[in-house]
Amino acid sequence: MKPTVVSAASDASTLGEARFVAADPYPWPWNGDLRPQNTALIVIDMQTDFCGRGGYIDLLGYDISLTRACIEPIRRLLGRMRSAGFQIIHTREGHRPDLADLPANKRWRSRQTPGNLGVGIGDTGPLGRILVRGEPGWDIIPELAPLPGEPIIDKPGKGSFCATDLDLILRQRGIANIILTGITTDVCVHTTMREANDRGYECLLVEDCCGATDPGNHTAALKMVKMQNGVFGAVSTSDKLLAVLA
Ligand code: C5J
Repeated sequence: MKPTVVSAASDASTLGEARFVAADPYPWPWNGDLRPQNTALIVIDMQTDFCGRGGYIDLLGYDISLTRACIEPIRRLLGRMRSAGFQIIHTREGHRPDLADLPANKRWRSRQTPGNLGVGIGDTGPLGRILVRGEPGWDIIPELAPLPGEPIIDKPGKGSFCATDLDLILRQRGIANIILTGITTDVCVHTTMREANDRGYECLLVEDCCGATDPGNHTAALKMVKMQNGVFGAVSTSDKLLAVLA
């Protein structure tokens, strides 16, 4: 395939075989090889514990409207990408009920929030045990529920590749390009993007389909991706992506 550089100012471009999404700092993907067969949409950690009332992030005292703002943009993108035949993968952060995979320092830090009476990961909150597999708060929100057949990656860490079979699944399916959405931009989305980039995947972060517990961290996370001509990949919006899929 002959790569064709198109203006990042345009919404999308289809020139010959090559297909690009208008993105910053370069039209994505780098080689224009954007097809449902080689591209996966990953929806990261859209769990009640990260964006629902009574969930972990809410108990930590953060404004959950910031992590909920991306629900509708993701829902729209997910619907379109499903019907276009792209591969969809979901992730959930959480631990085994016996907490065998919960590092002691992660648990300790999570319990340090003043006013939370020492309640942290693994402890019982309003929505069951916090970030424990099988509990109500841990599950994916109904608005973005996975469909049968869509892989769900259960991960004990922030990155989606650490201690999971995500890489194996992606390689079995011939995935070269990863489109990242979900929460939070600066933690699990960023860690996953960095892990994927180091493994050679071509990554696109969709900025309105992500959210952080702090707006400044969201903006900074986007900027970090774009340094050094796209050190971790590129950043775009759901509108620009949808324009290419149309
Ligand atoms: C956090 C996540 N923020 N899914 N997890 O602890 O980003």
